[in-house]
Amino acid sequence: MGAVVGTLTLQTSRRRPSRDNLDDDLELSVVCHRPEGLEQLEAQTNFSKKELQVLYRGFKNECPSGAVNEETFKQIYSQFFPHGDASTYAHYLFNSFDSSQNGSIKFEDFVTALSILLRGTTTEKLEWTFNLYDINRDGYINKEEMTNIVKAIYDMMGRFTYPALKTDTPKQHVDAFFQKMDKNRDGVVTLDEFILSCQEDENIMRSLQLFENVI
Ligand SMILES: [Ca+2]
Ligand SMILES: [Ca+2]
Repeated sequence: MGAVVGTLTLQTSRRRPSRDNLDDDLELSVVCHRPEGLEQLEAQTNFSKKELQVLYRGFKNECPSGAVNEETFKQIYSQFFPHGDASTYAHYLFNSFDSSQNGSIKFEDFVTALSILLRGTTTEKLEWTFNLYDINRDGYINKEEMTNIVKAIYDMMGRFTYPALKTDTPKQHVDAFFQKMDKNRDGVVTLDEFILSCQEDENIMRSLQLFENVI
C-alpha cells in the first residue's frame, strides 16, 4: 500500500509542480496516515488485493487525510437517514469501527469491519454486533446499553418512517431481547448467551440481518 500512496503523491506532484503545491503535498504526506501493507491487509481480511485497491481509492476520495474522525463519520452516515437523527447510532458505530479507540477510523479499521460485516462467518458477525451493543466493553450487554442502542435505532429511523411508534416500544423491545437472550436470568447477556440465542432463533437472525443492513 505504501507503493500506491507513493505513486499517487508522485502523480499529484507532477501535475502541480509549483513550489507552494509541493509544500502542500509534503505537509499532507506527513499528516496523512499511511495504511499497512496491502499484503498484510489481504491476509487479515476477506478481500482480494484488487478489491482493497478499489476500496482504498474510495476511502481516500471521501477522506483525503486517510482517517475519519467522529464528526465526519456522523455527517457521512447521517446522509443515509434523512428522516431521522442518526448521530447517536453513528456514535456507537464509530466506536466499534475505531478498534484502537483513538478517535479516528483508519483504512485498516474500515476494511477490517467491512470484511466481517460483508464476508464474515455468522459467529464473526454476531461477535461484532455484540461488541457494538456492549457499549462500555465490559463483556456484558446490560439493559441500559440495550435501551440506548434501541433508542438510537428508533431515532435514526425517525417518526416519519414509523409514525405508529408508541413511546414504550423501545422498552418492550429491550424486555423481549432479555427474555430471549439472558438464559441464566442474571440481568446481563454474555457473548455465549448472545450467540447461542441468535443461532437458535430464526426471528432474531432475521432482525439481526435488519441491523446488519442498517450498518
Ligand atoms: Ca457492557
Ligand atoms: Ca445472563
